[in-house]
Amino acid sequence: ETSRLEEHFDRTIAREQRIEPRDWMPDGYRRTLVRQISQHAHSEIIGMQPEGEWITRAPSLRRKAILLAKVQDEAGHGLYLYSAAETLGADRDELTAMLIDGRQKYSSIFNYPTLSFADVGVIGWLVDGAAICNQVPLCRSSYGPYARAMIRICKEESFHQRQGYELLMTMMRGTPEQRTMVQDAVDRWWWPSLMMFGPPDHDSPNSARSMAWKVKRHSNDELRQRFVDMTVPQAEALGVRLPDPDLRWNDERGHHDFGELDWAEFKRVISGDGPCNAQRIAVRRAAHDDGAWVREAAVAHAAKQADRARG
Ligand code: FAQ
Repeated sequence: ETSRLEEHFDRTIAREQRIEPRDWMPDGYRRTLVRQISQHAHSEIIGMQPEGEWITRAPSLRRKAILLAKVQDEAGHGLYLYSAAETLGADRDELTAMLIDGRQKYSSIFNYPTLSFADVGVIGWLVDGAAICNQVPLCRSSYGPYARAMIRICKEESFHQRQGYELLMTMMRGTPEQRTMVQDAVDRWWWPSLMMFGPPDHDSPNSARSMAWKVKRHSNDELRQRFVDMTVPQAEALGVRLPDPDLRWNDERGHHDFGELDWAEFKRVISGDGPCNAQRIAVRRAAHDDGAWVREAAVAHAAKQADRARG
């Protein structure tokens, strides 16, 4: 019986058709999706913090409205993704508990501080740029609810990327101090942005399985290279320097060569020891505790409604 189901599952993947919530799937496929989707959801929710800190300090009403909309979009992305994880049988309370007590990860990038308003622009340009590069192929992921959620998320991320680039263009046309702020932000965010794509392929334990299942469509290094190639001309147009002395076009490969990432730093940050890990989790935990009364009220209300319905 299992082998017949497994054959059907394999055939569905081979034909580029989608696996849907009610379909049979191997336990490993379900586990890897819950892992990736929930960590992606956590990233969106924790990702609200670095930029959210600047909402009250935005330099104009227009910038404030844009930033507020962007951070709200991130909350929405987190919610779609938690819903996608629930279609696999995951429990949202449990996922939140796993985030707060460190059993599940979220993207390394959100453990760095935002030191000036230029960081808001650079997050839009580089972090959302990297997110788009990684997520556009996920629109063709084999699991239906995840792939469909990605379509809308990618559209919104494109707006986020544009607002970042436009903010930086404006600052680069401003004073020398503003240009210095932008360059400083680029210097701090460039390498962490490249780390968003994950460990190098030879050190990526989940990649082979995820690619065979078509959960992931490209390897970590392929997407990192694509991002570098896409970003270099944008940096030139902006008039900023990317902080890598080894970055140069390689005619033979038809790609840019770039320097080695600091993988020791990457490992430190994903194991909880980055500059802002403790703060990010403390803020998330406090928000969860502050919301306890809302969850209790919702449960009490649902019980009352159920009572009434019973007559
Ligand atoms: N940070 O074997 P692999 C956003 C973990 S965008 C932390 O290569 P995999 C938008 C990995 O989970 C950011 N951990 O794993 C936004 C695994 O650990 P585990 C979120 C990382 O899954 C913008 C271990 O290392 N995007 O939020 C990182 O095949 C601006 C071994 O790695 C997504 O999540 C990392 N950078 O490939 C919001 C996209 N890299 O789980 C606000 C979906 C790796 O075994 C503002 N996810 N790890 O304990 C993916 O595409 C994949 O999961 C990868 C990792 C590519 C991230």
